[in-house]
Amino acid sequence: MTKGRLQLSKSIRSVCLAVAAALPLANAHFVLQIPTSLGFSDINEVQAPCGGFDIASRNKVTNWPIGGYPIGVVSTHPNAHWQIRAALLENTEEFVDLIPNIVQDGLGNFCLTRVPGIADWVGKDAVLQVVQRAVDGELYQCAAIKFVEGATASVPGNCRNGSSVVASIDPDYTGPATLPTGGSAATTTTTGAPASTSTGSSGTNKSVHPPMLGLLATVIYLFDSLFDLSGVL
Ligand SMILES: *[C@@H]1O[C@H](CO)[C@@H](O)[C@H](O)[C@H]1NC(C)=O
Ligand SMILES: *[C@@H]1O[C@H](CO)[C@@H](O)[C@H](O)[C@H]1NC(C)=O
Ligand SMILES: [Cu+2]
Repeated sequence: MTKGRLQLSKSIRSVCLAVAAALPLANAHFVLQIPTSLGFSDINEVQAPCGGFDIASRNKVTNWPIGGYPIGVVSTHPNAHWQIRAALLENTEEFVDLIPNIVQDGLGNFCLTRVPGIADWVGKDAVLQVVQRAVDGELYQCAAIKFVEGATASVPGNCRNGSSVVASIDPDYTGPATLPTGGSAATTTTTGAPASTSTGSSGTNKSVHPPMLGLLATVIYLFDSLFDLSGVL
């Protein structure tokens, strides 16, 4: 096989991988890709605390160094608000913020490179919960994790920001002043199902999902992926 053909088949394979990766997004609200989630269900994603999946399931447990681990999502909603939290499996009523809430604009990949763990919880079974608040109200994805000693984990190549993604700390965040980078600072906790003001976006019409948004996000995601891969090949 000539070098040119090899390159071509590699490119085709990359395109196929990108398409396969994007398929679940056709209707998705958001998908937690890193770490491995408990599962994704488009219909049940509105259900607290874990988008319809059993919070106690431990099929794939991610070891989470205290120094930090990446979180990668793909979002089909612009103007998203994120909560990144964890709870001990023995007390899933009490989620603790790992970082301040985040406001994010732009569609597609979104990657936080270093979300710190909680030192006091090292070795205990825990659950990561990612909550997105956007046009459809609150959406939930979880992952089985265990905090471990250690420095920041490396960030996989598919944990990236889409070209249009802009994010920053929510200026209205009223959580712990100091981040729980290892101590017991995070005393501001909320319940598993934040029955906050936005539940059902009271007043506004629930589940106003712009019909083309999922498709648009898929296209943007594919475009971004191909761009990225073409630099690698
Ligand atoms: C993505 O953007 C956020 C917010 O600007 C930033 O904190 C993060 O490090 C970025 N991720 C990558 C992989 O560069
Ligand atoms: C909700 O729907 C009703 C009826 O379709 C409409 O009159 C109202 O303006 C909508 N409210 C919002 C906030 O979109
Ligand atoms: Cu949605």
